[in-house]
Amino acid sequence: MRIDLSPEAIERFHEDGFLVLDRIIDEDTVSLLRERYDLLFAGVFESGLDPDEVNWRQGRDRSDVTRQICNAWKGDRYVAEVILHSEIGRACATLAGWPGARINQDNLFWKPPGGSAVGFHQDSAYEQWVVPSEMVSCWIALDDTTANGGSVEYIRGSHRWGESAMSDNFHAPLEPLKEMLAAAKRAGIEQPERVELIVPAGGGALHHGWTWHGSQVNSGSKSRRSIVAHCMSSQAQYHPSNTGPIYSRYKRFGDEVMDESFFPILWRDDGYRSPYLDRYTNREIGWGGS
Ligand SMILES: O=C(O)CCC(=O)C(=O)O
Repeated sequence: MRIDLSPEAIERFHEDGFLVLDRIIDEDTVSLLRERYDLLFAGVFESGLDPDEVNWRQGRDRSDVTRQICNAWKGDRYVAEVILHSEIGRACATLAGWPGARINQDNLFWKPPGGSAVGFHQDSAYEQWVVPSEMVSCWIALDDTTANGGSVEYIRGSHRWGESAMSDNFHAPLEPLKEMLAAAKRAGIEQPERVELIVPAGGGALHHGWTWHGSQVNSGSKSRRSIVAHCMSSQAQYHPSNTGPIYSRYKRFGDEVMDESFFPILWRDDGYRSPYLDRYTNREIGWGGS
């Protein structure tokens, strides 16, 4: 994987709040990840550890809804090899102006035909348990995305609208645009510009943590699968008093330091990378290896 960021591309990211990339991972990696999705959504976790959030399981949940798993990298080292890649860390840190990047969490999405919308939201609103609560994310398509196929949509320039609260309506909302439209109004924007991401499988986008985004129902005839790496600064720490309902379970009492076992550093400008990562992603060690 190689993510080249020209000065023009960096400028476009800061102007728009997102940057479209036609190629992030190669075709073989796309095929491999599709195979891993079949296993992961069937509840097979090769590392022996469950992901932090499994919001859909084959046989348990309706087949026509959008499926999501968070932190699949802990359950599957093939997913980890992509999500924890140093290039993703380098690109996110470069765009954010951080000295390095750690993973906050991954998100695996599988939206079948008819699959529900994802409510428009700002990612950083969900990160009030982190200081600084800034994120940059890398969204990668595992299927060619098509108009009306439920691809992610970005609202151009919306990272400058200010910070809103978490959306009440994330999973399967009836009005996915509602909170974004209210935020636009507050920011004095009459016509928010919606940009639907249309890229070949293996392409995607990098987006700013305060950029409004979400996706509509998949009205196409094919599934839309995607994988997202949400990164934060290598210097991120826990907020001293705000609690994240899921991820603060990894916080030690009286200590704001983030443990690299759970929030590894993917890339830092001095060459540092969490020491266990390469052996884990190369499947030389499993969870619990030293
Ligand atoms: O893919 C989608 O539909 C939503 C993606 C998303 O919320 C994200 O990447 O933060």
